[in-house]
Amino acid sequence: MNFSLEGKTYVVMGVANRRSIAWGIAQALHNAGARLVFTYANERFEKPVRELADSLDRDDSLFYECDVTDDEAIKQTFTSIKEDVGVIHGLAHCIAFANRDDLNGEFVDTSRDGFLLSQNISAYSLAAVARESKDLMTEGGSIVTLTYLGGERVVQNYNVMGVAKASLDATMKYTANDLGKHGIRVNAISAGPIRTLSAKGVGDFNSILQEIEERAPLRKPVTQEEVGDVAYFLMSDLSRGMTGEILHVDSGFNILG
Ligand code: NDP
Ligand code: N5H
Repeated sequence: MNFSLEGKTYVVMGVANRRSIAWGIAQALHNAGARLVFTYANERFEKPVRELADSLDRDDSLFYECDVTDDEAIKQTFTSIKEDVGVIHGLAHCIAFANRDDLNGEFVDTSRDGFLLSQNISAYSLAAVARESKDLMTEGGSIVTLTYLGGERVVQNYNVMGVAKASLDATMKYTANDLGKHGIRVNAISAGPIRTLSAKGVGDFNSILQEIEERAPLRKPVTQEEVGDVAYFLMSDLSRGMTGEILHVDSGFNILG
């Protein structure tokens, strides 16, 4: 079997900076020989994404603006990708958002708008990008999204994002069922806590990491590289018998009671 991703092209959505999990995934796919297509939410992030991609030793990466709240933008992005590269072999969806105010206090106080916003960006967007990208995966494909334990059980302060991740997990499974007949697999990685821009400003992030160091079976937090390597596995033929699955890359924390 060929583990190389040479000659294959993957869309990576959600690189904000070098700490992004999406960047860990991009590096793992690049190291396996893949060509990369990057999307970012708005032009503010174009420069940092281009600078990061420039640090890779190939110059055929492509860049598109794609705000996933905008159906036309998603359609346009994949139309452009089709024109520019033709076939793609997979997509990494590394996108989530909730209002900062909704990520502390009580979940029950979440406003209707805050609830719908987090569902829109963090869960519905997976279905939307899967729909618009599937026709580009004519040789089969693999879609990977990022979820968190807070969608399976209550994790303090995760609140509205926990409900959005539960929705994302179900969206992933229903999408896997629809796209399987086209040879497209859809899976999720449930990552342990990693200090990224999204995690910034989370008051007790240090104590969250400390609990991982003290209690997780592997006694250490996971890294972007560790998540990237599992994404590579999911993009490769090694995982060809898997779809609709949630793989925990969390030092084993989820098995604890
Ligand atoms: P980052 O802050 O690096 O990435 C979050 C990304 O979401 C940004 O690149 C941002 O794009 C993108 N985004 C937000 N709104 C939109 C939008 N409307 N359209 C397009 N893109 C949007 O954080 P992470 O790497 O931590 O997050 C990536 C994923 O990993 C998320 O789904 C997160 O929930 C998940 N995850 C993270 C964990 C962690 O501990 N860090 C643990 C488990 C899961 P832009 O920068 O262009 O605005
Ligand atoms: C239990 C926890 C800690 C508390 C909850 C954190 C939840 C974070 C997820 C969301 C996606 C963060 C978020 O939307 C932040 C925004 O309100 C403000 N930030 C931004 O706008 C920046 C500039 C951009 C780049 O961010 C986004 N998202 O667009 C969970 C942690 C232990 C694990 C964790 C951090 C999970 C996760 O899902 O990210």
